[in-house]
Amino acid sequence: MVGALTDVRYALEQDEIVPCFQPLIELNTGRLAGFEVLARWQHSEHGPILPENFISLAEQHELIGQLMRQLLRRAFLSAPILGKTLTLAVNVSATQWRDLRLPGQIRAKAERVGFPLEQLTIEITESALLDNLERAKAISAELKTMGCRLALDDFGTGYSSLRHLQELPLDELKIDRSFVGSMTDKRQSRKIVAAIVGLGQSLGLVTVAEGVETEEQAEMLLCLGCEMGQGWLFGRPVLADKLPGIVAQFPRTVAKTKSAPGDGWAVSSLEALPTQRLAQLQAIYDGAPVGLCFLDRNLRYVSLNKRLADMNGAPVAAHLGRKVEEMLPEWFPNYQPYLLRALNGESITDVEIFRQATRPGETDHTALASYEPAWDEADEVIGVSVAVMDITQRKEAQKALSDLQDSNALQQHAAEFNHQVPWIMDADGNSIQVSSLWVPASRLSGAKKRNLGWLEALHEDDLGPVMKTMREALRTGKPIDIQYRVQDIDGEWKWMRSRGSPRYGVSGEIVRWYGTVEDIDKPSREMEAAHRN
Ligand code: G
Ligand code: G
Ligand code: MN
Repeated sequence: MVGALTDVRYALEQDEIVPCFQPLIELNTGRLAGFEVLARWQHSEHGPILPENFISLAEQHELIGQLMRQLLRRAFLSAPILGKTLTLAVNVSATQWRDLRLPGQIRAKAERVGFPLEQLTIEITESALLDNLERAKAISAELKTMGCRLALDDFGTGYSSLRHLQELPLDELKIDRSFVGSMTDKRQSRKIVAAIVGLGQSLGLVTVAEGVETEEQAEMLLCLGCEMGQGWLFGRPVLADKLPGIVAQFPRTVAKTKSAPGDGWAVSSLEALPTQRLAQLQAIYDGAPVGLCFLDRNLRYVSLNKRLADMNGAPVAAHLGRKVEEMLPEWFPNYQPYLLRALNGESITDVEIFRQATRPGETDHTALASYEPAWDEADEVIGVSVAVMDITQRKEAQKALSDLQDSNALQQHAAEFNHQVPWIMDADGNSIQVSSLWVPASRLSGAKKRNLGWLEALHEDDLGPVMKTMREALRTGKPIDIQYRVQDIDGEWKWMRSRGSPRYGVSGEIVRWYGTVEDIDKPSREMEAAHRN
C-alpha cells in the first residue's frame, strides 16, 4: 500500500521524495519572483505521489524534519539557476514549529551549498501557532534574524487570528486558493480576498494569491491590490530539470539593492499604505474645486467632500448614510433621472443644473454635474460618483463679458453716429450702459446714469409721460420712442429723442433693450449755423 510508514521511511532512504518548483509571479509586471518548493514522491512503481498521501504520515512519525532537510538539500542544488534575485519558499509543518533546532537545520543546509538565506521564505500555517505560540514566535524570530522571510500560508482557512498577524514577524500573507478559485463567481469570496489584501497592505505585508488559474482571476487580484500570484495560470509545479526553461520563459524581477529588514521581496512594494493613500485621496478630495461624493446603490452618501457639503448647506457628517432625497428634497427630482441612468451604467458628463434658492438668504445657483457609475471587480455597478461644479460665477462672468462686448459695440456705435448715442437697458428699464456722449453726462454722476438714475436728469414736465410710455413698452415689448428735455453742462434745456427696441431671450422673455438717444436740438442748431454761413 502506498503511503504506509515503512514506505515513507524507505522513500526517504532511497531519496525518492524530490522537490517540485512552482513559479511565483509579480502580478503587475508578470515577472518571475521565485518558486515554492513542493514535495513529490517519485515512487518507483506508482509514479509521482502527492503530499496529501505522505506528509501527514511523515509528521506523525517524526520523519518530517528529515523530509524537509532532504528536500532543502536537493532544492538548494538548483540555486545557481536562481541567480541573486529569485526566491525559494518552503513549507514547514506545524509539528516542526515545536522544535527549536529548526532554524539551525535550515541554516546548515543553506550554508552547505552557499544558498543566501535572504532568498529563502519559510511558510508557516496557522495550525502551527496553536499549540505553542511562544515557541513558534521564538523560532520565527530566529529565522528572521538569519535573514529568512516569513509567510503565513493558506490564510483564511485556518484560524485567521489577527493576533497571529500581530505576534509574528511576517513578510507575506498567502491567500488560500479556495477564495481565489471562487472569487470571480462569488461576491463573498471576492470580498474576503479584498479584505485580506487590504489587511496585508495595511500591515505592510506582501499578499500572494494561491491557485490562480485564469487571466480573469489574475486581473481581479491585480485590481484588488494583490501583488503576487501563484497557480496553474503561471505554471504547475515542475521538477528541477525544468527550472532553466521556466526561468528563461519569464522576465525576472529587477535585482534589488541591499534590502532593509522586513523589506525582502524583489517586488517593488508600494510605498504608501492604503491608509496613507486614503488620507492623500481625502486631501485631494477636500481640496478639489468641485463638490464630490460617492453614492451607493440606494443613493445614500458613502463619502463626500466639504465643498459639496457646503453647497448642500449641511455638514459632511449629516450627509453620511442618508439619501440624496432626504438631504435635498427640493432638488432631488432634478438629479434623479441622471442618478438612475448612472446606476444603469451610463456615464453622464457636464449636465447643467439650476438650483433655485429654496430658503431665504440663499441665492440661485447654476451647477455643472457629472455622474459616473462605479464598477466593482465583477463589473457590477456598486454606486455613482458625482462631481458638481458651481458655475454661477462663471455664468455671471459670461454675462458680464457679453455686457462688456455690448459696451464695446456701444462705443464703436457711438463713434460712428455722433448724434445718436446708443444705450442698453435691462428688462426692468434699468440703464446698463449709456455712452458718455449722452448729454447730461457731466451733470449726473456715473452711478446716477446707471439704473433708473437717468430719469433724474429729465425735465419734471417730461418725467410723467416718459415713465408712462416706458412702463407700457417694458410690459408689452412695444418699441420705445420718447422725447424729453435734459439740462446740459451750461444749464440749458435741450430736447432729446430716444428710440429703442427689445431683444428677446430663448424662452421669449425680454432680456435687453437696445436703443439710441439723439440731441434733436443739435441738428437744428447746426443747420442754423450752416444757414448763417
Ligand atoms: O502542491 P501540492 O498539492 O503538492 O501540496 C499539497 C500540500 O502539501 C500543501 O498544503 C503544501 O503546503 C504541502 N506540502 C508540500 N510540500 C511540502 C513539504 O515539503 N513540507 C510540508 N510540511 N508540507 C508540504
Ligand atoms: O502549500 P500550499 O497549501 O499553498 O500548497 C499549494 C498547493 O496548491 C499544492 O498542492 C499545489 O499543487 C496546489 N496548486 C498550485 N497551483 C494551483 C492551482 O492553480 N490550482 C489548484 N487547484 N491547485 C494548485
Ligand atoms: Mn505553501
